[in-house]
Amino acid sequence: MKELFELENYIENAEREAALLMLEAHDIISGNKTDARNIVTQYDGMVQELLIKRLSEKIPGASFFCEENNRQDDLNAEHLFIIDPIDGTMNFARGLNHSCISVAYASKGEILAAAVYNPYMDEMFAAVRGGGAYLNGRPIHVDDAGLGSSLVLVGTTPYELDLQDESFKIIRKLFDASLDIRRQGSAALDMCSVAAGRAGLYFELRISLWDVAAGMLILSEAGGISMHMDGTPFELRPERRSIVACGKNTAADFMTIIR
Ligand code: LIP
Repeated sequence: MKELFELENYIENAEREAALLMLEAHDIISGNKTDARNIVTQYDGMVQELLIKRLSEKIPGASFFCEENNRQDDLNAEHLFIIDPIDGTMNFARGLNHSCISVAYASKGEILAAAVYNPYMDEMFAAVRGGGAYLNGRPIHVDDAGLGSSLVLVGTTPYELDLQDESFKIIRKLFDASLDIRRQGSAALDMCSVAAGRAGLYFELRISLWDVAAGMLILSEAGGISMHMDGTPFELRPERRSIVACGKNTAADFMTIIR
């Protein structure tokens, strides 16, 4: 456990160093990956390469599963880092100042350490398996009071146009069942907001593993669960799938309203 806490702290330091690239960004150039909504900037690549460099210095020969540059190694590797270098790239490119760096460390398919850093708020969400979840060093826990007294964070699955009708139908149901919804544009920060009790649930019909891997451990250590729409646990797999992140009572509310 001591080694995991030390590794988690090392990840935090690497994220803080890489975050300076975001804070000092200028002349941001956005390129389209699949369409006008799925963008990437030069800073996504710069942050990812700096993180790979620093993390490889810590664990030489480590494997990486990352959003950019098709760096997707074996998810069951003995030492694996799952990286979203800038989660909330659209926000970053438009100067909305709501993005983060997300890094999870996994071994043989189990996430063991995680850190999500929002440089605009100087908020570091972190967890080690079995060691609790923290925001800037203070313990955090989900607010599992149920949908009726919750803010709900949603993603709009902007890359999958064929899913929009289903996505917004579910979002409308969540709006009707909760206090209100928010679409903030960073899945990793949405996961951490649920872990910190700022919102009761985060839902998105399709999401990538790198968007939520770190948030999953932070949420779990804060007393929450990450599942798919059908209630099965969210596992480490490369395909984009649905995600529902919340406390156990709120999960029961979710399953009731979408039936
Ligand atoms: C984004 C997520 C967001 C989702 C977008 C995209 P990116 O991650 O954080 O919630 O709706 O489709 O996946 O692409 O900015 O790293």
